[in-house]
Amino acid sequence: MKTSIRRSVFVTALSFAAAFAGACSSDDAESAHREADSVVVHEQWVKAADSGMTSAFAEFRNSADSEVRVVAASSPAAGWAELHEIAPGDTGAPVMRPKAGGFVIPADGTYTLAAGGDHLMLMDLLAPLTPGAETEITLEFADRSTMTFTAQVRDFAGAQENYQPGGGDTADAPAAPSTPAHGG
Ligand SMILES: [Cu+2]
Repeated sequence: MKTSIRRSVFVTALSFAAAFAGACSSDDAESAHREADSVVVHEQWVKAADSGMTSAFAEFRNSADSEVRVVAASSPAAGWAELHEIAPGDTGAPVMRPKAGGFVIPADGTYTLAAGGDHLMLMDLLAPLTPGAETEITLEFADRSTMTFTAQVRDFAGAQENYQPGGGDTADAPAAPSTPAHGG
């Protein structure tokens, strides 16, 4: 008697487990694991600017067990946005330019955008970005999934790198001054 009761409880537990497993794997896990869903944004902010272009910084944390890749960005505050890196220019002085391949966030790792390094470039600002204001930025991932976060505008004197458009992959890059870096 006791044995059979236990067995039926056990079987019931098993069927619950099976039901849960089925529910999880049917739609979400198999067909629609979006890169954007595994990424959380921290420490995001935008450098204040009246017009032209400005930089946005953040730390991206990827909880997935595979890398994800940010391939594009946009913001309602800007005409368009680019993913930039800082690299030695023709004269050897650092310039910023579109980062080939985008930002790859390693599996279970972080990717940091910071002044003097990789950043999001908001181009052709549509209105002044004043300190204390906020703006939204949307990231697009390699699988075309997107995520949007809100960044606060801050005063910041750094990140004045010279812009060297195009690595050949942005045909419509703006006409930027071709003067070499001034070093300050
Ligand atoms: Cu830039």
